[in-house]
Amino acid sequence: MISTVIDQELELEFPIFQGGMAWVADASLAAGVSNAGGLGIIAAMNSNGEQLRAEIKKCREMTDRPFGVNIMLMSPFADEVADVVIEENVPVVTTGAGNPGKYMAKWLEAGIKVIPVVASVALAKKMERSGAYALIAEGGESGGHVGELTTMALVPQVADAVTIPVIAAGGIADGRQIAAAFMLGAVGVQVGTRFLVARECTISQAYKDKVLKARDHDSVVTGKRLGHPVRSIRNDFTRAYQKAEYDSSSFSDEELEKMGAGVLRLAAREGDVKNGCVLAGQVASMVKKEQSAREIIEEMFAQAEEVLNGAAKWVK
Ligand code: TUI
Repeated sequence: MISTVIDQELELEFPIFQGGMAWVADASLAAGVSNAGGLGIIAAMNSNGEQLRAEIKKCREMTDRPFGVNIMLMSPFADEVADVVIEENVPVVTTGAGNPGKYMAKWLEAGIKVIPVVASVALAKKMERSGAYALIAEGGESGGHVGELTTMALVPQVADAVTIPVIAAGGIADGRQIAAAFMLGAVGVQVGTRFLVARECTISQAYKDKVLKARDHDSVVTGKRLGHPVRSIRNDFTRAYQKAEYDSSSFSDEELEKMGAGVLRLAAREGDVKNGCVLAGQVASMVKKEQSAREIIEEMFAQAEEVLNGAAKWVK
C-alpha cells in the first residue's frame, strides 16, 4: 500500500488528485474520483458563483467523500467563486494559472486547505509564506495552461525550496510515473489526461476518442503570443491558430483572442474536435482504454507499488 501525509490528512485512500480541468471536471467526474479513493476536483473555470454552488451541491449528492474545487485565476468569475467555496465549506481549494495571493487570508480564515498550482520555485516559496497547505508542482508536459519547466526539473526544485507537501503534476498517466514523482520528492500526484476517458467523465465521446487515438507527438502548445500558452491535441483549430499566431502583420491580438473564445466548450461539450480545442497532456498517447475512476486509480497504484518494490534491485 502506498500512503503519505496527503492521503492521511485529507482522508483519501490514495495520494492522488484529479486535475481541475476546465469544461471537463464537473460533479460527475469529481464524485467518481472521490468515490474511488482519490481527491475529485470540480473546475470552477467555466462557472459563475451560482453555477459552481449548484455543481458543489450535485457532487455532495453523489459522494460522501471529500472533494475540492479548482479556481482558474484568469476566470472572469474568480472573485465570486472564491466566496462560494467559503460559503459552501469546501475543504480543499486548488488554484491555477496565477497567484491566488489576494484570496489567501479569507480562505485560511475559513479553514480551507489551499493548494496552489505552481510552475516556478519563486511562486512556490511565496505560497508557502502565505500559508498554503501544500503545492502542486505542474510541469509543462500537462494539458491546458503550461509553464516552462518540465515535471522532471520542477518537482525536485520545488521540493527543495519548501517544507510543505509537494504534489507532482504533468506527464503522469501510469504507475511508473507515480513512482518517479515520489523519487523526485513528491508525496502525491495530480492526474488530468488519464481521467478524461474515465467512465464518470461527461465530455463528448469525440473528445475521448481523440485522446485514445493520440500518438506521442500529437500535442502542441498554442497561445504563447498572448502570454497564456496552452497544450492541446493538434487539429484544424491548432493549425489555424498557430498560423495566425505567427503572422502578427495579418492577425491582431484581438483577433487571436476571438479565435480562442469558446473553443474549450466546443470540444468538450459539443464534440467538435476539429474546430474546438482538445486540451490534453503529452501522455495522451499512453491512455489506451476507457475505465472507471476506480479502475484507473487502482491500476496506477498497483503498478507504482510494483515498481517501487523492485527499485532496490539497482542498488548494489
Ligand atoms: O491552470 C492550469 N491549466 C489550465 S487553465 C485552463 S483555462 C484557459 N483557457 C484559456 C487560456 C488559458 C487557460 C486550461 N488549463 N494549470 C495550472 C497551472 N498554473 N499551470 C501553470 C500555472 C501557473 C503558471 C504561472 C501558475 C502560476 C503562474 O505564475 C503566476 C505568477 O503570478 O507568478
